[in-house]
Amino acid sequence: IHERDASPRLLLSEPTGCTAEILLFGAQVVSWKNERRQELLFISSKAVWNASKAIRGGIPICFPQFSNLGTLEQHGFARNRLWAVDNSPSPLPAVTTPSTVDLVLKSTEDDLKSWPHRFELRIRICLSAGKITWIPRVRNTDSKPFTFTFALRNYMPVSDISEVRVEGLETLDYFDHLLQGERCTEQADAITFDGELDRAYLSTPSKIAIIDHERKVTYELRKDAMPDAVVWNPWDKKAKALPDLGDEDYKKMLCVDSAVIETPIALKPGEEWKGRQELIYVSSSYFSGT
Ligand code: TA6
Repeated sequence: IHERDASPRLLLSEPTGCTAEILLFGAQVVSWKNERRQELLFISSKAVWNASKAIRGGIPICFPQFSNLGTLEQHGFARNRLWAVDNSPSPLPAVTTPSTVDLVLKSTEDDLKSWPHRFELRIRICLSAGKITWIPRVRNTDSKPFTFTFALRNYMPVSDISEVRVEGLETLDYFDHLLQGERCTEQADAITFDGELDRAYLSTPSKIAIIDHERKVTYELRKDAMPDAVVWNPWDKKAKALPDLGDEDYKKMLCVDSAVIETPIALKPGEEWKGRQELIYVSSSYFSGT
């Protein structure tokens, strides 16, 4: 474990030279670099690194509630808790490679006051060449059922938000946060950005592409057991209202999250939900033909 700016973090590496850094606070991936040491995640220019709240950027984990879909703090409390390295990730086999780590968050008596359900939330994070994978698992360790919503909030870097396309969500229904959650249907053949956008797309395909023409990179988001996808850019007004986001940062970021929103996961005592997300960086060679 590597101590820096009061946030103990874990370092992952893999043979081709890609690396990742994960804070024990929130089990939040705050850096993912390719073999050319290019940072593949967005971190706000005004991020606050004092383990007081989730860093604005990287991949915060939203559990047991996404956004304000419930009575808890925004996006739930998991991203604002200190996690631990999980030495008993059963039934997954324990791993000790430099490219994989298991982290765990268990409900505390304090948590039970705001969310009266005993749980164990585990995350396996695996790094490989050009890809980083999350395997979240939630187990109900209580004596009564509970439901939860969940998201991996992916802050992706873009060269210029007005040059970005998101493909894979056409024709889908979505809840529009800017229209008080009204259910709408996507008409365009790709999502492009010319203002604030805050939508939860429903029952999405397992593969979504984030295409940034100017930097000629593409990220692919692949996910299982998380049927929804949130797309968010605060644009200028909201960016100014967020103290830990630079006023111009909205031009350089886009959130495309794996999420469980429309149909919360319901677990009976002893049951476990397991999800999967892969973020794949497809380098500029992808555009060699165009
Ligand atoms: O995208 C959903 C959302 O609730 C937005 O409305 C915005 O509030 C965003 O998440 C930011 O949440 P955070 O708590 O990370 O500032």
